[in-house]
Amino acid sequence: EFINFVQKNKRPFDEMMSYYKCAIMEVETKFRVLNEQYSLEYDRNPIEDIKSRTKSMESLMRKIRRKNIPLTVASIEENIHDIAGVRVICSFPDDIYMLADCLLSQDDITLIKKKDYIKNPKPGGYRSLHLIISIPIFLQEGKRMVTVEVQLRTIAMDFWASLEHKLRYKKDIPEDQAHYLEEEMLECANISASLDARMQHVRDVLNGTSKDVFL
Ligand code: 0O2
Repeated sequence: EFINFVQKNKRPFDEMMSYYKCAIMEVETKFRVLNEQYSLEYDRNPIEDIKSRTKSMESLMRKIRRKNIPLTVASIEENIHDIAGVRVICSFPDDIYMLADCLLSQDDITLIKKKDYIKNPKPGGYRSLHLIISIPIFLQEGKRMVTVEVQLRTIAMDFWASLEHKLRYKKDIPEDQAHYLEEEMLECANISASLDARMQHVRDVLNGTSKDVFL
């Protein structure tokens, strides 16, 4: 049904996907600018990597089905907020909040929703800061607001999420293994959270910004 819809509405669908690609370019540039400015000021890059994607057809189809969304371009745009995704991989947890604050204070950005899975990790152990934002793109005929999901994570959070994503889509895992994998991934999530905190502490001590007293 979805494939049929895409074929029948090829032009508006392609247009929609192209607006999401443009919005990704805008958001990426904003992060590159912040990274450049920060590295000039503090001689350090808060961003390790930026990975962007538009949602794949399969994943989009699955979500439309799961959320029972009517098959029109307008309703897809209104109800699915992660067709354009920008993932920003940071060195330290502090950098995540610093970059999020800088982005959200820009006057062309509107925050639609914030999900802080770092302060409140998902039951499986997933950690990341998600910002659903609306950003303008400038076309021949004028300005158009586009929704983008920004995921900010540390290298450790990204390492964990990449492996967990693979497990999630693997079918036919025997029940005893599934239980082991679930527990093991939760344990790994806790270890990675504590590694993030310790690495940040080491950096703070190096910078002389730690509040701890050392004998
Ligand atoms: P993809 O494209 O394969 O990454 P909502 O719209 O709020 O009802 P939604 O959109 O599922 O629900 O929001 P949520 O939970 O914030 O997750 C959106 C995206 O975050 C997911 O995209 C993943 O990229 C990532 N994510 C969320 N939870 C987990 C998790 O437990 N493990 C991993 N590895 N990633 C997670 P999709 O839709 O899965 O698709």
